[in-house]
Amino acid sequence: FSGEEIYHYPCLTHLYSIGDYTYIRLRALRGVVKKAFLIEEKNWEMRKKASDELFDYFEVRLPKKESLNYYFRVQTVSGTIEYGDFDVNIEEHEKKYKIPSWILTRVFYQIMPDRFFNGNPENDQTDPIDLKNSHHYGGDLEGIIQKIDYLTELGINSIYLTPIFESMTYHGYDVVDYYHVARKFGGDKAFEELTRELHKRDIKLILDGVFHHTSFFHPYFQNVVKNGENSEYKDFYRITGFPVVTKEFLDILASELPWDEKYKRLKSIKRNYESFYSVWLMPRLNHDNKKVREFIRDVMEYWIKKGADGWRLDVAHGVPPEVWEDVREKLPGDVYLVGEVMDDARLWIFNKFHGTMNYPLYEAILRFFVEKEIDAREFLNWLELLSAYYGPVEYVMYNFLDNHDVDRMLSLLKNKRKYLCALVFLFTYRGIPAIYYGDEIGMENADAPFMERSRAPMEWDMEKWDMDIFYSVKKLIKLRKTSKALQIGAFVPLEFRGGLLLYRRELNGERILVGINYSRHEEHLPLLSSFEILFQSGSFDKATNKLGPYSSIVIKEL
Ligand code: ARE
Ligand code: CA
Repeated sequence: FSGEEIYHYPCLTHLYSIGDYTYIRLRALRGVVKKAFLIEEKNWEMRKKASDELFDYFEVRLPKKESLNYYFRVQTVSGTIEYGDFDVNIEEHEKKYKIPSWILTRVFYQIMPDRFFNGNPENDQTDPIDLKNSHHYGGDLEGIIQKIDYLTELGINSIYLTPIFESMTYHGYDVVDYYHVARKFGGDKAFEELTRELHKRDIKLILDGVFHHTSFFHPYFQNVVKNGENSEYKDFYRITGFPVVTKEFLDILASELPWDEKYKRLKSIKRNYESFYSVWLMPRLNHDNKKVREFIRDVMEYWIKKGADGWRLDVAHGVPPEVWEDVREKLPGDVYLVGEVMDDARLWIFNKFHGTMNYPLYEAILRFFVEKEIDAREFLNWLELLSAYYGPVEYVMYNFLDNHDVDRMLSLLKNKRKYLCALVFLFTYRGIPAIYYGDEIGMENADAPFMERSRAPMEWDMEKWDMDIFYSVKKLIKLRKTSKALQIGAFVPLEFRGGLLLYRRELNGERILVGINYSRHEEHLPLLSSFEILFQSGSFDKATNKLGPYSSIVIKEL
């Protein structure tokens, strides 16, 4: 925080290009600037984009050129001033920032392998840790291969799989062997076949990397349990004393007690190591140890060579940022790295992850679409603030309405029309849209025992699908994949008030108008002379341009 009234520096958040436009931003102490212009050959009026507690952010969009020479003329509350003199070679400037070549045209589909489809009952594993909420259903990679035609029919072109490596739980976040795909999921052979089949169809695959902790049963940690201070792996973890677990702990573990009883007792015994929250099954790695960092890089590289196209990194915000910086720098291949960062991602992008799981956007979505705590105007400010913070990274963020850790959006909204509105927003906004298995057929939170919240097995009985949702999602996926304006175009807010979101995505000649009426009243949209309706949900009257309650429309302006 420089404390200056106005501030600009040609770094990536203040100056970047995407989709043939260059965006330039100016930050001002809140309330100081009345009007701002960028002077570059001519006067360009800047629009006020967003405000946070301290600042107002202004932005202007120029056609991209090789170099820019500019300064600002600013009308402040105490007079007009001229600010700066910047000379920027755009190509040089943007050399610093690289994204995976394939990412911008993608739509992700997230799968929890155990809960998708059981393609091979022979590899089914009974529950070694038979806890409440920890039930193996039997899904595997063979199941995904068998359903590959379904996925291509739906149109998705990227998949994110939650952990697939050897582990004891159905969710796999307790890895015991990072170099082998779990036998219960079909093993390494199924992985080879899966990547081959996906790549044949130009579907990318990213894996879940659990490098914040390992399983208690990972050989490295077991070595520490056994050998204590003499273990060569003692510095792999965050040990606070020896022995790491007491004799009582080991006795209970070895006992014949049922697993849920064991688990309950183990939970309350003092242990001498840090873990993921207080989960004894997940001892935390010591990332200050160079060898741990090498181990992480090695595993990541290994699976990239085996055909993975990227990684989603679990509890990424619980690992020092430098670890990811190192990974980003040294990892080979054209890979996409997504960090699981639960809040503001500024610390974690640019030279670390390409994108993060966009929880701040999710929070804005919750407040506007679910809780109705904020109106469209506040929602827009939130969107534009994130854009001001993230700059070009916004276009490669992993955006979602739900995932395996949160409730299904349809269950939160309890209303199909509302759900479709939220989906339209996801698919027409900046950032990479991701759906979670079952979203496309209207699956809801589970109420079956042993199936937590959003993790019920995929419903394969078509009788139970909501075909309206299915065809809508399919259409939105197609729209997204075929529209450059939706992928990399400018976001131009037109009207944001009450429950109305009206914006344009624009790239060169392509202009896509999106209207979402998230209210109980009809809304009148501005008249267009000629247009083509690309997508519609709820009701829209073409003759009068009236958009019904909880309805949406995506229009191509001709
Ligand atoms: C299970 C049960 C829980 C129970 C827990 C402890 O589901 O109900 O409380 O055990 O006994 C995996 C499994 C979970 C499992 C967990 C522990 O998927 O089912 O929980 O392991 O065994 C925080 C973290 C974030 C994390 C979420 C879940 O910051 O990194 O919690 N997400 C990743 C994965 C999870 C995974 C793990 C981490 C562990 O995506 O699936 O869990 O490897 C606020 C806070 C956040 C917090 C969030 C919780 O937003 O700011 O920091 O996230 O709430 O939703
Ligand atoms: Ca199986």
